Amino acid sequence: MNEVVSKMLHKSKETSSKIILAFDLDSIEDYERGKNLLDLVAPYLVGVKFGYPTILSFGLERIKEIILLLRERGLVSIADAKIADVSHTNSKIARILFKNGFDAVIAHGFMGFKGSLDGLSRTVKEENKALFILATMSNEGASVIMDKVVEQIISESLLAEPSGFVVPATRPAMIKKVKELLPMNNELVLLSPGVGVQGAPYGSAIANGAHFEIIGRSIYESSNPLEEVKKIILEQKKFL
Ligand code: BMP
Repeated sequence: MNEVVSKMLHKSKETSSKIILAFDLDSIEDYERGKNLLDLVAPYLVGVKFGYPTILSFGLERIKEIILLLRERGLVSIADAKIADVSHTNSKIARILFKNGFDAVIAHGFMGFKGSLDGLSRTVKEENKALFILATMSNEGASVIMDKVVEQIISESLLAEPSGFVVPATRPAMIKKVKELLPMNNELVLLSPGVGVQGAPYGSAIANGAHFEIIGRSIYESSNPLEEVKKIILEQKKFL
């Protein structure tokens, strides 16, 4: 099993948490507040997913420092760059992110394998990191396009030998469908956003077969983030 994934599973066992924090802060003024928040909730997380808002507003140097602190605490850091370009560009993006400490990257899968995911996959393997691929998305509009081609997205993406897929908590039927499309006895992990503010109840993605729930605003916009993560874990535990 991929080292990054085994670290996530190990952490989850240790803490009973299945939370990956979606860290999407869009101003450098949030830097200290963001660091304090991470410090507070880190014992209740499996990892942190850094979105474009944070990457672009904090800058890679500051993010690298945060990643090193998270690593000391056994947490993985995922770059949600939603990579979706041709191979050489994908590889360049991934190498920069890995150089700055990220353990994993998220890519789209709709570009197909040849000339896009193939190069990215090679880079991820060379660097001994992890790749997660979006099967379909949590927004309503994804049912118009991505849901309809999810078989093709999954079959092309599997050629890249990812560590797992991102699946929408907002459409449980799609989590189940993706699970059915995966090979028997696979070690792929499913990360699911759409929990909390986007409408899916805490723990519901786990109940529907995901391994981890990606949760952002419900935690970082909460007046009591610590209480919120504890509450989420209680809900998730019902499905362990
Ligand atoms: P929130 O819990 O605040 O809604 O955040 C969800 C996170 O997951 C955001 O970082 C968003 O960019 C991401 N995301 C999503 O919401 N739906 C998807 O299909 C894929 C995502 O990466």
